[in-house]
Amino acid sequence: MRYHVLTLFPEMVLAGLHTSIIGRAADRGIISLNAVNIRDYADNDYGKIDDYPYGGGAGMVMQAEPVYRAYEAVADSLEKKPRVLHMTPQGRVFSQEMAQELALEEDLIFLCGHYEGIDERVLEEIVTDHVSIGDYVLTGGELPAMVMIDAISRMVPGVLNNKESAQFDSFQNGLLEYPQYSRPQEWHGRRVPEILLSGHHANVEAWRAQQSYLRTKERRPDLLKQDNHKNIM
Ligand code: 6GU
Repeated sequence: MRYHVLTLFPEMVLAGLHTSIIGRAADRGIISLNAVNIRDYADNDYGKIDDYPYGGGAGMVMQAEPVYRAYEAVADSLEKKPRVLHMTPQGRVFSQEMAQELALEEDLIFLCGHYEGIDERVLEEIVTDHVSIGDYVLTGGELPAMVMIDAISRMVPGVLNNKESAQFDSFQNGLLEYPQYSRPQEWHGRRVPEILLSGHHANVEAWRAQQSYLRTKERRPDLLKQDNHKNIM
């Protein structure tokens, strides 16, 4: 998987993703991360890429041409036209199902806006998907791009090892994960559930399945509704 992030803050994206599991996957060449500074594609000598909105109103708008040039610099180097994901609270809300689907792509371009947004015309020209990470407003698309790259990368074969395997994750089967315990057997007067110490593998599995269900019912009852988990089962 090759990620290309069009952004005004390339160092933010690179710093955030070169640690832990995703950083290790990049070091091993399973994924790669190319952060492209839109400012490098300004059509003037001073790196200005925003201007006032036509019709008036607050804030500044990122201009079409620098965004388009940054996009072309990436897309022209690829054999196939990649999906271009525009990070916007106006997009479809990102999900585990979308992460699994996007993990099948060879290249993904993330377009991160700032200010009051990006000139609509370049969005019409290059964007294939408008994506949001939830119903709240952030100052820019970089954190959403980083969230999505983390979630997608976990679904790319070889990124997780056996122990970290995604197959038992919360959401992977439409339910939340069961609780986990480690040593000591008693902490602050709280004991590890006896069944986990029993060594009865089948009983442990049954208990965990029950805990997954109870926890989902308690914390995320919306996930138990037929319409909601049909897509992630
Ligand atoms: Cl993708 N961008 C911004 N700016 N805010 C958001 C978002 C994206 N998703 C939720 N809030």
